[in-house]
Amino acid sequence: NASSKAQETLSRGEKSNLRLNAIDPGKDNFSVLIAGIDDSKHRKGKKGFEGNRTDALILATFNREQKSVKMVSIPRDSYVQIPGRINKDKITHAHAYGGIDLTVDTVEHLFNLPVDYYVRVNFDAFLQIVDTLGGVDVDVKKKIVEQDSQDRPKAITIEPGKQRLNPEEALAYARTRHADSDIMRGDRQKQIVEAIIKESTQIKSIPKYGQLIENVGDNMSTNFTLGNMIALLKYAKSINNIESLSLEGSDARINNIYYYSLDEQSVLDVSNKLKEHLDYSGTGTTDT
Ligand code: C30
Repeated sequence: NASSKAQETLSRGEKSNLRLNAIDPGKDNFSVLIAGIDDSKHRKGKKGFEGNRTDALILATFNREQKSVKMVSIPRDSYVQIPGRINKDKITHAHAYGGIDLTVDTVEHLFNLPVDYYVRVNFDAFLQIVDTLGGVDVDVKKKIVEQDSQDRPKAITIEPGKQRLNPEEALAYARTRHADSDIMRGDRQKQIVEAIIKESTQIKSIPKYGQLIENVGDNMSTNFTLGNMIALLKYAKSINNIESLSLEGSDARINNIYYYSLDEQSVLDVSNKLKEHLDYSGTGTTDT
């Protein structure tokens, strides 16, 4: 049976506690949490996923019949309840405390909907994926001057306009935030995910794709099986609508720490839209 180094099940097992049965991405509607970790073999003091934060967190739902995807970016400073912690905290810290398991639990708790799958990548996997795709098409709104994957200042310059970004440019585009904000960065990350989904429909060679999954090795982890991932490639071709949702909120300072305070109604609205898109009526509970 084919498997890959990247494959890593969650400690909860095959299915979310909010599901009665395991979800087959080849047949059912499903949700995926995409987590980008600010880590690379080239960054000082970094080693593996352990203890690192999620600087990109995107929840996407896939509806098979509608051939559509909806996604929302969760700001990393969002002030949320992390299951098992006494005080509310930044959502980005869930990963530092309890890895991808606690991150998945936190997102399920926030939206009260099941996270069926996750894909976690660091800088290196991101670069390898975009490289295999031969770049990604993005409409850049304004000029960007940013550090590269090895944190060399101003190494990357991207002019505004529709263009194909190479791997280093795509990473800089997903990371940059000082010219605007983490919220705008979240919008850019959704653009990149959309571009990756669109670009993956162009992959003609399954062996090349299998090779990629093999090569990303421990720079990526996912609870999709290799079979799931190959099926997804075909699925991606059928998708004709990708909608981006936004979480509203406001800047907050609590005990002198900066947080992003999510608007409760907005969380509910996004949650309801995603549940509807999943055709999820609710079962099970996150309260364990
Ligand atoms: C149907 C199909 C085909 C598939 C279904 C599944 C799918 C769609 C899978 C998609 C898989 C992938 C690969 C999705 C891509 C996900 C994305 C968008 C990942 C983003 C990139 C990534 C790997 C990680 C996150 C990186 C981020 C956002 C930030 C880390 C700033 C400091 C203190 C300064 C520092 C400054 C900048 C750039 N840096 O970068 O530098 O640590 O950012 O904000 O923490 O740091 O602030 O002030 O020191 O220089 O401004 P950072 P920071």
